[in-house]
Amino acid sequence: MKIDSCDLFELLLPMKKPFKTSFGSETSRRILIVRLQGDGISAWGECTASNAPFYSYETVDTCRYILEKFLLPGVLSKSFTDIGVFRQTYAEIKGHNMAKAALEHALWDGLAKEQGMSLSAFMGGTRQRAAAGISIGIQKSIPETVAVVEGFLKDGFQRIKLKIMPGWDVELIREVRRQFPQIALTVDANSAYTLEQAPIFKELDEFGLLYIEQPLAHNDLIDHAALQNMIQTDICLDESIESVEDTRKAIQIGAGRVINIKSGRVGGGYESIRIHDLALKNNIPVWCGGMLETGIGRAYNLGLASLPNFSMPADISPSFRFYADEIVDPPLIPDNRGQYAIPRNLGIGVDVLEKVIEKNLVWRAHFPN
Ligand code: OSB
Ligand code: MG
Repeated sequence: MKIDSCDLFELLLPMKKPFKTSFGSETSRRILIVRLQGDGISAWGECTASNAPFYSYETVDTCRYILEKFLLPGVLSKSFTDIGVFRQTYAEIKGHNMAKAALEHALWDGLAKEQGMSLSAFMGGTRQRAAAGISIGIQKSIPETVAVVEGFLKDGFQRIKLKIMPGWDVELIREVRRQFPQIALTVDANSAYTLEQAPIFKELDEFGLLYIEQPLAHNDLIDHAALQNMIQTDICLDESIESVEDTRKAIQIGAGRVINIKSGRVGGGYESIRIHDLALKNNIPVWCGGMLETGIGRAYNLGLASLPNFSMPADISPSFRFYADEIVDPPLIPDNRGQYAIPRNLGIGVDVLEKVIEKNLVWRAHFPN
């Protein structure tokens, strides 16, 4: 695909309900969308950065800056047939994985469309379906959490993940487990604890969790390995894995036994596949994480989640759960047993509704300008 032009769009989408984690509460989302055009193809990518640097250091504004100043100049008016070669144009740029991924995701869509393939097939996917799990933010009370869990179980979600933070953990999980003894249940701390709080995780061992996601610091592997040695429940790494190299080191020292792959966090699909492959070789199951994406990002995630080692339910609830406006057609919705059909149409497999982009637009920029 020849990249004749790139458009960046920033949308502001109010959230139907705030999404609260240990690091803060999101009530609306600034969404950065990338569109590449050339050879008659429109290719789309969604950036997973948030307004504030609370999940990682990246933000919507840093991503815009890095895209405009450092990534786009190297790729505009060039032709690419290979993602690895594309990545070489910015190989010297350290970090800024979410900015890189937003651009790379668009090229994945574009190259798959050029090849006449679905994103899933183009990425080497083998699954026809992806199991949907759901991530539930911190609620006002334990009874309210139980009611929310019950609702999502009725909808068919195959795994329930509850956000935890100090003071909102053992009691909560004890009660949810008491009410739902059989469900696949996990917790996600988003780095809110330190190793001194290991006794809390020893207590959680009692509840048969599928895994405990990112209990310790966002940039730590060493303490996670120490904690994993002290508890029975598997640790799942999210924030701490930004590359295949991090994955190799995490496996080597036993920092966790499950990996949440978020393509944005690791710089895109190419690195995601390398992590997936290394994890498979080492018998580490992976699953596809989410960053409150719109339908564009969710469609991309479904393509990725069709790879063979994505053997645990993904964080892919439908975007209507978060946002009133749907920006893709057809909307992606799981069936009542919590299964998504992997899109089979060209590229990400859904049409992007430009009218809905216009309606929620904050700014747009066109390159070359
Ligand atoms: O840690 O997985 C996380 C949302 C924003 C930032 C971090 C995380 C999350 C989620 C959302 O858990 C999952 C989803 O997109 O449905
Ligand atoms: Mg997480």
